[in-house]
Amino acid sequence: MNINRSEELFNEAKKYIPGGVNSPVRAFKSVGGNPLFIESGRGAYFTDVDGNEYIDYIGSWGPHLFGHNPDFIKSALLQAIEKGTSFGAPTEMEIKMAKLLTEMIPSLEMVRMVNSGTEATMSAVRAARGFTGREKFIKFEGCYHGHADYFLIKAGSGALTLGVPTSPGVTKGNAADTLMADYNDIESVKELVSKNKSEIAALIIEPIAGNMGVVKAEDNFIKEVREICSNEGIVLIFDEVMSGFRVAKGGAEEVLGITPDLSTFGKIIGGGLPVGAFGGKKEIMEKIAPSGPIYQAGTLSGNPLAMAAGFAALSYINNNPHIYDDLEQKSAYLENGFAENMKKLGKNYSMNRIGSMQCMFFTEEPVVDFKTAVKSDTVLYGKYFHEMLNRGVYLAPAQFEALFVSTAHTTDDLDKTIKAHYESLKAIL
Ligand code: KE4
Repeated sequence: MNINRSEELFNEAKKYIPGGVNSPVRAFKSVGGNPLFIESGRGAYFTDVDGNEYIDYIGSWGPHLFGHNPDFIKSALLQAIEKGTSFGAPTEMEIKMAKLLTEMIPSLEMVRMVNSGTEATMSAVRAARGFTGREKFIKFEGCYHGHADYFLIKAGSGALTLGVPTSPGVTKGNAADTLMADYNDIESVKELVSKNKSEIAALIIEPIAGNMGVVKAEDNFIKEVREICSNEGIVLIFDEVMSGFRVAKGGAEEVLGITPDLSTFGKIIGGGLPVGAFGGKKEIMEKIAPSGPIYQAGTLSGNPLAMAAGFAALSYINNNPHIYDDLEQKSAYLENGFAENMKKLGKNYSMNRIGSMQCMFFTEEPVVDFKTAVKSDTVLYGKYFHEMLNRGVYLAPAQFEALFVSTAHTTDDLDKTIKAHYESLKAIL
């Protein structure tokens, strides 16, 4: 496979951009080799600058529920751009977007738009701190909530993959207020709560995690988390930046049947453009400036282009809820194909799947939290990644991520992927 142009561009990029990329996980650091530069995407495929075509299971790390550049989002953007790009003043489309979000997510009484998942999660934690007057918050090992200082404490995703669990530049002061619990371990939560009585503002969790690979909160665990937060006056924040509109129309809140106090969103709600959102209980959200004293702002928050793409994406979901049956069927088909392959090869790697996000871990032990996830053989994953890439299948360039199926993936694409999976495993084992 000729990737000369990608190599040239990567060498050029490294002169001007740290590591040649604008987000670390794109650099292929944990799988080895150099990143491919992508020229264009369409449906389930994208093409690199050397003309190689791939079935894409990253979908821009989650946003592309409908595959690349679906017509209904493209035309919404082309229409919006005729009127201008950004005004820095309120527009009607922002009301339509907020209204639709509150209609689609029962726990959302009010919502504020931002420009990334990180902005959404950091704003939600600030809202909880301002609302409760408390300073500490609980997060879970292996969960990634973006790169705000106080999250980069044994984070998952890029930080975990880069093997730097606590990032330089995070001050002791910041770290001091971050309490770390173990995912699916209610005792670790109870211990922190009793040791920090009445000092905890929030508990933030990926209710269906995708940043230590895919791991679901167990029913009893998340139910008890909800009870503890209610009893202790702790704001329960569901970080649904990845799971929102991915695992179900109502997100993880629908799948788990638990109502959070605040939720954060991103990825899919931007239709491929930079959008994040945080929202939830009105009594908390109305404390956000300018209706309340908790400051939060953004030059391009709610900008017309991102709202046009996001509103088109959410409207499509709202008008076509059957897509989740389609996604479930396709994702189960892929998972079963992988399982059949492993049976033939005498392997039993752990696979976790919720809806159209799934992960195959290079460990044969069940993966239920950070500790069991990191037992995966990341070197073997790197070899698998490149074998699949050479067979035209683009997976996450890191073990601790998710594989995303879109509505654009056809049975033929899935069959090709299952075949490539068998050949790749055979080649590395
Ligand atoms: P962004 O700031 O990257 O838009 O969102 C941060 C974030 C927050 N919460 C969850 C649950 C997330 O998954 C993310 C971002 N996800 C990673 C992929 N695992 C983004 C990929 C990247 O860092 O380039």
